[in-house]
Amino acid sequence: MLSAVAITRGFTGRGRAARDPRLPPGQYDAGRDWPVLHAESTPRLATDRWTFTIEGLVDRPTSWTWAEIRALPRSRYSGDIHCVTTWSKLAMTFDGVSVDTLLDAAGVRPEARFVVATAHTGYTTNLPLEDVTGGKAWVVWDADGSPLTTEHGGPARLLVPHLYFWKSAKWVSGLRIGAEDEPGFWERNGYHDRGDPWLEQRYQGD
Ligand SMILES: Nc1nc2c(c(=O)[nH]1)N[C@H]1C(S)=C(S)[C@@H](COP(=O)(O)O)O[C@H]1N2
Ligand SMILES: [Mo]
Repeated sequence: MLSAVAITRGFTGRGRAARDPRLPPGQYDAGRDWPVLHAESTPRLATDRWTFTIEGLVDRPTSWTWAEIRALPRSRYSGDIHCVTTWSKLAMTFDGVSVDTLLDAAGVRPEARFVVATAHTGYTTNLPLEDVTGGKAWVVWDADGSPLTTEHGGPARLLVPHLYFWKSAKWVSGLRIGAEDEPGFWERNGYHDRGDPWLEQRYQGD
């Protein structure tokens, strides 16, 4: 036992903190910083005209107003987020509604396999249906206890924290449910279709 401890210490290097096990390969801890990244200009979206719509392969295409979506059962994510540009932000809290709640209301058809998340700005990103079901994805409006700022996607953004953060569309406007995979904005520009940070799926072919 003693010698095992000595070997472990020697292996990680004298005086260097062990790497945080919450960090996927190639990522660093951004600490208190929360970088702002987006391709389009920041839109100003009034909540009295904001909508979120689920359409495509569903039994009941459904739209929610701001008041309606906020009246749904709340769901919280506590954990980490990972941007493909190598920053991660650890131990965040987001509040909103589970995508499961929204999909259940719309009634996903059995032949559905993929979703395209859309934004009020025109940004899109594609995801396998199974990556937004089973408690893995949210539409969120609070981050660390405060309303999501406009620059971080407010009034509401998608949150899919087990995948790289480009899947978490800011200013989200809805989900289009389909049978085929349709690459979104960054995916057409060379980013990976799925984007699992633990597998370092950064670019097409990774
Ligand atoms: N609408 C929209 N959403 C987007 C993007 C974008 O360009 N437009 N960029 C994605 C990328 S690459 C990242 S890393 C995160 C950044 O979110 P943040 O600015 O809140 O950190 O938003 C994602 N969602
Ligand atoms: Mo990103």
